[in-house]
Formats: sequence, structure tokens, C-alpha cells
Amino acid sequence: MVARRGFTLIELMIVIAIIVVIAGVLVASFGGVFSRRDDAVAKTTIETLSSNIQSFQGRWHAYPPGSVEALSVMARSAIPVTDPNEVNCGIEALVLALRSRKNGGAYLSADLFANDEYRKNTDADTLMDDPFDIDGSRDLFEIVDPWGTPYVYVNMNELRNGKVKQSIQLEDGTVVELNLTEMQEKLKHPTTGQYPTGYAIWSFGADKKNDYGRGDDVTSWPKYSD
Ligand SMILES: [Ca+2]
Ligand SMILES: [Ca+2]
Repeated sequence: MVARRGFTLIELMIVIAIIVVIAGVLVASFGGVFSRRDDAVAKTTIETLSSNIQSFQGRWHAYPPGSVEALSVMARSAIPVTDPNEVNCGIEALVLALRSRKNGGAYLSADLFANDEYRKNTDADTLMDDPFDIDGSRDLFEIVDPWGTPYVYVNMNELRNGKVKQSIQLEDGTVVELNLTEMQEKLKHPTTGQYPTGYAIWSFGADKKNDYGRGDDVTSWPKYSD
């Protein structure tokens, strides 16, 4: 009679360990592919917004401001319009400026605005008056990155003058406050001391954490090495 020999516990553990290692390598490399793809999507969205901003700037002779209030001054609105809350102000003002039909607009790309993967209203706020002549909903929309976080939009004049107030509401409702001094510091080129021209847009990146355009963030300007 031939004795059938089963696997010993040690052999089984070795096999399981090998499977775990292979699975880990596969997950990591797939994860890498996905995060590179998401980074590319964020980059393309920022490029689209940048080209919309250039069209706006060509007609308004200024870059979009970072608050609804400042936009209402720029649009010479008879009724001053204020931001309903202090959340997502920069990107909301940008979307609103690019949706305005004044001065030959609207300038916001339909591919961005018509796609509800990109267009959200994470803080559910709405414009009371419309001196901007927008078409459709008065919701104060944001454009969000592939990880569901609204992009940060900063007007450089406002940043230099210390007039930027920014906080971003994440998909899960958490509000991330951005610090003005840190923003002024991190957006400045480490050797030349120059700021990006006109405006800055960035995504928090895959970690959904604000790095002021450093780390894994995706930016509208050539990223500085830390
Ligand atoms: Ca909003
Ligand atoms: Ca980040």
C-alpha cells in the first residue's frame, strides 16, 4: 500500500505566503496604473479650465476673481452679490465667471459642465441673484477631480494682496481649511520667488490631502520639486 503524503503545515504556509506576495504585487501595479490614469484626467481638466480662463481673460482683461463677491464687483452688478458661505469659494467663482454670458461668454467647456462626474455642488449652495447672465441652474457648482475633491482656484493678485479665503469641502462632508501664509509660501517658486502667472489651480491628488501644489497634487503650473 502506498502511503499518501499530504502537505505539511509548513509547505501550506509557504504556498500561502507566495500567493499573498504575488497578489500584493498585482494590486500595487494595477493601483499604479489607475492612479496614473486619474492624474492624467486631473491634468487634462486643469488644462481645459486654463484654456477657458485664457478666453475669459482676453475679453474681461482680468483673471476671474476667487469669490462671487469680487466677481459681482467686476461685472459691475447693480446688486452686490455675496458668497452664500465660505466653502469652495475659489472654484465656485471660477465656474460662475466662465458661465457668465457677459463679454462674449460663456467660456466654460461643455464637456466639463455637462458631465456630472466633474460638475458637483458638494456644499449645496445657490446664487440668490444673477447679475452674471448665466444659463440654467443657479447652483454654485464646483468642478471636482477624479477623487471627488473640488479643485482649488486662486487668483494671484488676490493672493499677493492677502485677500484669499479658501476652504474645500470633501465628498464626505469634511471641510479642509487652507492657510493663507502657507499658500503664499508654497506657491512661490523656491529659487526665483515667482508665483504662477495670473492664477493657480490644483487638485489635492489621490491622497485627498492638500499639499498646496506639492507632493502628489496636480497643478496648473510646472510643479516645483520639494
Ligand atoms: Ca457649491
Ligand atoms: Ca495631496
